[in-house]
Amino acid sequence: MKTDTPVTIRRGDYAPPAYLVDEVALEFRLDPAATLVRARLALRRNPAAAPDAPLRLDGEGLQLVEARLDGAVLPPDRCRIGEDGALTLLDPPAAGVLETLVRIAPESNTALSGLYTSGGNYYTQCEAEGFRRITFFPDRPDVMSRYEVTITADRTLCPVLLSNGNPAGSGLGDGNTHWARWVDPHPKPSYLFALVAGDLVNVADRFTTRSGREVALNIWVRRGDEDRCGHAMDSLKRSMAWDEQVFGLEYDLDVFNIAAVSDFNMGAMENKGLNVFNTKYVLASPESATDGDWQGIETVVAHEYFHNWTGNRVTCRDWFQLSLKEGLTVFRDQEFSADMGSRAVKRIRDVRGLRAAQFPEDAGPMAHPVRPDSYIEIDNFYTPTVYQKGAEVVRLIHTRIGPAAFRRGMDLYIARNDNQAVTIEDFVAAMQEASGIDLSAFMGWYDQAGTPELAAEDRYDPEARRYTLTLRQSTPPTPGQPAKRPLPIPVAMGLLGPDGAALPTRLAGENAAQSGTRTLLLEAAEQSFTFEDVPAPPVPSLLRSFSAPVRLQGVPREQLRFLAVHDSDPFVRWESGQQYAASVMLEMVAAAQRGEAPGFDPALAEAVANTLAAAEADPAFAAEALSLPGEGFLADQMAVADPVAIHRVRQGLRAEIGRRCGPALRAAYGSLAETGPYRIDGRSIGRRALRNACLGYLVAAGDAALAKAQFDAATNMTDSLAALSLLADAATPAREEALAAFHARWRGDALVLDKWFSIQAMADRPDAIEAMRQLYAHPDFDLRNPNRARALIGAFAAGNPAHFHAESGEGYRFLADAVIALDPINGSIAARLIGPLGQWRRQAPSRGALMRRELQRVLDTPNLSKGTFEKASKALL
Ligand code: 0A1
Ligand code: ZN
Repeated sequence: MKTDTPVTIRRGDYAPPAYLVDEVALEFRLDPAATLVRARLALRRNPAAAPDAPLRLDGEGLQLVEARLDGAVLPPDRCRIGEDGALTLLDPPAAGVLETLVRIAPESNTALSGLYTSGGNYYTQCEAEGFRRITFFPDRPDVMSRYEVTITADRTLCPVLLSNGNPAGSGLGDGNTHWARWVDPHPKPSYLFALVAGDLVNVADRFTTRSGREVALNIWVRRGDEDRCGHAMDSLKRSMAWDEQVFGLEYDLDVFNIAAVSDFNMGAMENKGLNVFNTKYVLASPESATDGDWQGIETVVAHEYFHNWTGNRVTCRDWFQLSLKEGLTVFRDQEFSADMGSRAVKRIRDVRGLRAAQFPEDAGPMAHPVRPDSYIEIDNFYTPTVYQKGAEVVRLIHTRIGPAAFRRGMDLYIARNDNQAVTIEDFVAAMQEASGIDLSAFMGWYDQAGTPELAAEDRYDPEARRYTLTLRQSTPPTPGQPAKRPLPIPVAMGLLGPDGAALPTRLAGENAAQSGTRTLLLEAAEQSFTFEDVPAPPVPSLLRSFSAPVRLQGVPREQLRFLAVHDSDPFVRWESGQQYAASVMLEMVAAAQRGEAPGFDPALAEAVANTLAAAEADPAFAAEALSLPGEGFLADQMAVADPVAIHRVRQGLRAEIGRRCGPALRAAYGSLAETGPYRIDGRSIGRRALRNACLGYLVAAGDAALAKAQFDAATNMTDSLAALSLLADAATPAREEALAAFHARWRGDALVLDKWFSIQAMADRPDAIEAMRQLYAHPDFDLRNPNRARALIGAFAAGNPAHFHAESGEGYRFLADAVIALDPINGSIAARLIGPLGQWRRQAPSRGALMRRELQRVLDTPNLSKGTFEKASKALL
């Protein structure tokens, strides 16, 4: 929607809906330019609402053909369509059947919200507020209805007609049409409605639930993609079994359909019984998908399936409660993936992701609590804070009450709230009752923005054999929240003796001996914990498994080195290595800024050598340990970021390590060479990751030929892409040759072509901006396709800091130009892409001014979407 004065929606203003809709009957007559939608709503006044509240149905861009109340045509003076597109019924009855007929044009829907076409087929996306672009309806999640959907379309163009629930009849219609009816027995909010129709083929399978329900499983794709659905189907069946085993949750319909579409705003959508997926999270073959893609498919398939209970059966009262379903469902998919592979490596990756995306958000202009207080455009709040930090908060509760109480809490949450639209309080209350532990202070994690900072100080008394650990917390201010209160922080920890062995951890006042990992609960701004019978001065190992989403600061370097080698917790081992490297690298950046040659810390080369020597035991972990902290992670720790200096230092360090550890890296690279067919088990993935990490160092040290050789010989996408991304930085003819060969081979595969764009968008080359402009003008570039737009524009702005932040300001200008061009096509994606410009406060004043100028230019654009308006205006505050 375009508007000049966007309205701010506030959480405190919640009021129950005036009318409820118990039953909905929808009839679609599909046509790309003029689809007819007839909706029959059985309405009644909500006893919980004010008795004189008006009957107002949301609508956006709908052409009303006719409206009837209980069969009688409504004259225009009784139903009015406002400026905002909503329909108000004057003098409404207490109950009745309202029938509307509207016309919409799916082929001109470029926002991909509501009903749209992609490649001649029809798809819907209704979360959060897309249903109002299909028909007039109280489009809010606390109105739950039972749906019956009848779809009529041309038999030849649309042989497949799908909607939510179970099939309930089909037949031939007039002309060359046919119809199909779907009935969903479970009441649901409008955002879970879905329709998919077109010329699609299915890959079919079955699942028998533990109570014996036979479920037909289908993945619907375009002809030719059938042979790339195996992994998604396998992931679905494993997810269904896992949710039964771990949470006792069974599927509740006779069919589960997944449809894949190449034009999609997000990853996927959990519509009841008919999930719609971005093709990126369905299609995979060894030649065309990387190991990361395979893992992404497993995660997203599981995530959407798990929503069936956490989101669909129990849904959100309003959009401020979004994390009720998203944080909980991300927590569930993280646990699922941890159970499918290596728990430690999964945790490391999740924390890496949290720090790369959520920590900066929490420190920037769009910082908001996991449960926001206000929004202009709800699409802007599908954020790392709501999803990833929300999952961390669920994990905090899990850690605090333990797995058994958490499971009882889930049972209670579902039993008590089934078929209802509820709030985060309802979730926390169930966990509290099931555990008998007061969780009221944990609500602070939902309502307070910003990343808490945690610091430790300790003292050892050898005579008394007593060790005192003092923990302190504080949270920096965020927009609208200047003062912060302390939060409950579970600190999983242990103590290590001088030889690295675990020391006892009995607290003063406790009788029973304690050893291994225990969890301290820091509740105040400062708290001391006294440990008795500690035989030697210990090294504390804090925040094991990353037990809370905080920044642990000030751990001395000697302790980091010690923990990186000796701690029993793999997360802390990895973390300590990363923090050590980060602290060295930040010193190098400071030296570079002073114009000095950054020195080299031989401990880093030693760590690489040690990691390689021990890699055989767990190659995936070794690969994580071998990767230097990312540029964003380093920038995040500087008072004023210097993206160009960071990049140069990191590249220089990679080259130096590559030279010093050359023989060991080369030996590892050789010994990890794959023999036999491509496999996607954890060990094989880990070996490829490790081998490509070695390749990265060797190429940084000058051996571009090795990358070219790997590229030419690669039989899987992981190895091919790892080599190509290294070559993309190299000013050699091999670069152009490899890029051209890759394009020639994959030009017909949209998902792989996205990778070709991304790799170049992230390349470090002197003419980077010119290269970006050429790629933007490339015949294969298409701004309308969200995957392609993200692959080029998003990858550049978020993944190429050294050139995005070029001193000239051309990187910023490129991004602003793209956002201005995209906004009228798809405001939701434009608003997402503008994000990096909002980080101007973190940059030096000269860069900050250039960034602000571009934000202002975007803001001055006429008819800006309200999402882009919200992002740009908040960034400039
Ligand atoms: N609920 C989905 C995410 C989603 C949100 C909005 C969308 O369209 C604007 C699409 C998907 C999930 O968590 O997977
Ligand atoms: Zn979700």
